[in-house]
Amino acid sequence: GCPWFPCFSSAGPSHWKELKATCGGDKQSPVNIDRRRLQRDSGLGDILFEGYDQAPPGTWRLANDGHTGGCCGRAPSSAPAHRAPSWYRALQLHFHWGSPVRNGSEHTLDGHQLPMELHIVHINVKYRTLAEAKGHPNGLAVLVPMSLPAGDAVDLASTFRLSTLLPRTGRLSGYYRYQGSLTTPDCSEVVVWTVFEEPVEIGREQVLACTAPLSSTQNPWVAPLLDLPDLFCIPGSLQVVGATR
Ligand code: SG7
Ligand code: ZN
Repeated sequence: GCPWFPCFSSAGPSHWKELKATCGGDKQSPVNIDRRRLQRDSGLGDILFEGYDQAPPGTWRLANDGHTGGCCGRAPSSAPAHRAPSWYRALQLHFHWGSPVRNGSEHTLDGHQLPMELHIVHINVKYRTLAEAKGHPNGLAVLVPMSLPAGDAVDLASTFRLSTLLPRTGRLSGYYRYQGSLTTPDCSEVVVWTVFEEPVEIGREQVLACTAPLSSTQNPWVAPLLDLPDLFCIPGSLQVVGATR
């Protein structure tokens, strides 16, 4: 299981409200993005990134997160950044996926699931702890690239940079924005979601490495990254100033 998250085993999302009342709220994520019914928001602009091109001082750690069937990723600790109020700092990333024969993205686009979904979870730098951030509707921000299998692989070695997981063409100005929640208990409705319009490509091998049952040391993607320190905070920040189409 996931060492830093109590894994909820049997009951699926529709039963989570029995465990946590917040999971029955009306701003719950994930959602279907119906592209015929989007509203353009001219107040939304480019997202400004800082530090996503640098390798963080340390190595990411991936582990099987028992309840999503995904890996959780954690970056090494670093001194807290000092930024203007509306900045969000990357805390961790993780993936959601299905099985070799079933797509597993959480958000759906026009009703369709994609193979995998990457979440880069950020905390509003105004707040010092996750607990504090969870008291505010803009406390957390999650960036979401969906993935399409293709010929290219994502390498999470020690030189790993977050930008390698963002849409390759650098067209980060097209995204969908909504106010939602964490997708797992306690389902706090404190997340500003940004779903990039452009999917990122991921190698079929990587999809298989994830969707095949994870046996930690045999999984080629995870094994080299095990046994590393558990803490994190990437020295990358992003300023959410908007969304677009
Ligand atoms: C996974 O999804 C973990 C959680 C994450 C949760 O269970 O990655 O990570 C930690 C540190 O608990 O919760 C606050 C947070 O990041 C929900 O994240 S998600 O909404 O992006 N799927
Ligand atoms: Zn997630």
